[in-house]
Amino acid sequence: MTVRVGVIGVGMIGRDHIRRLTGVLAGSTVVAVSDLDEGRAREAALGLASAHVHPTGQDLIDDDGVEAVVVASSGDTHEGYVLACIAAGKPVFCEKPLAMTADAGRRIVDAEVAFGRRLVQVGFMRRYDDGFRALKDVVAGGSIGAPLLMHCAHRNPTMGPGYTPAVALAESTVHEFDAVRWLLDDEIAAVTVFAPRRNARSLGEQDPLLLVAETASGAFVDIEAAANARYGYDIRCEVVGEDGTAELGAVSPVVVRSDGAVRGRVPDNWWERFERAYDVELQDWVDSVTAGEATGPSAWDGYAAAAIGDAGIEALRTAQGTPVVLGERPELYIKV
Ligand code: ISE
Repeated sequence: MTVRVGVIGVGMIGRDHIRRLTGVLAGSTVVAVSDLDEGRAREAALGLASAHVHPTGQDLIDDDGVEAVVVASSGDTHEGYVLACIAAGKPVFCEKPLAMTADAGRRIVDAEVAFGRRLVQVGFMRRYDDGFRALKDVVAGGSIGAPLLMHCAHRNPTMGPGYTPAVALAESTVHEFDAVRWLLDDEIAAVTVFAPRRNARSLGEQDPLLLVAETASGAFVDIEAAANARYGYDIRCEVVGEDGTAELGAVSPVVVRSDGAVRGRVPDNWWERFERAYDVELQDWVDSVTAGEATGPSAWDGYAAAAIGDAGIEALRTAQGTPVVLGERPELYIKV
């Protein structure tokens, strides 16, 4: 069976997903595209056998030929498209963030619960990265004991002037919020955000940020968010347990020792760092659509991450520890 996919938003990640769905993965094809910029949508459709270009995302969702939807448009449009997919009963893969606020995430959760079956998968691709998966296996396997602390860094080489702290929390550290919840199998209960001396290289507002989170079980997590690391795109993660520690290994495919120095490659950007994880993630989505039920990161996970982001923005504004209030997890999202 081949899943007929429509892609909303054909910027960088949307086009990359089209390439994946048509040339890399098994069991999918792209039959429709749309973008706010119709010219860009036409261009993206050029390389496809016969893809319909729709004037709006809603038209694409309404297209009977589209069985499942990828939402890769800007974050502020995600809520509307995902709600429309749920209303149409169509499986949807939504790039992160699922929603820009906790309220918007909650509306998606409520709509999916009312529908009665999971339709939404959120693009938290770290859950599909070999390194993160190996780390999860160690933590869940128990050899390092109960987690006490976790140290994370999310360093982008450089970001433009629009990269505000709110954007950093909603678009970047949203990955860490999910990774922490997933790796520790715990909820983040409260956050505090610190603003160190501003990086003079920053083109935007405050950079870097340091977020400290406390989990429901009492572990503490620090997350560094940096927009101007300059040397490359660097993602770090270490879990400190009662009996040992586990951290992501080096991502460089080769390490060279010469002239008294050790050298390896630091990825240039996130698409280089996570290319394979994106492939595995989207294949998992295609397979779940074929099987009839979403199984990857859920709307609840997207909602929880948005709620942590909201609390982070409030914590930065007030310089106070701020609780993350999620409410009860609906049965739909409780794994048996
Ligand atoms: C970017 O939008 C992403 O999607 C990347 O995954 C993230 O690491 C980066 O910080 C964001 O700006």
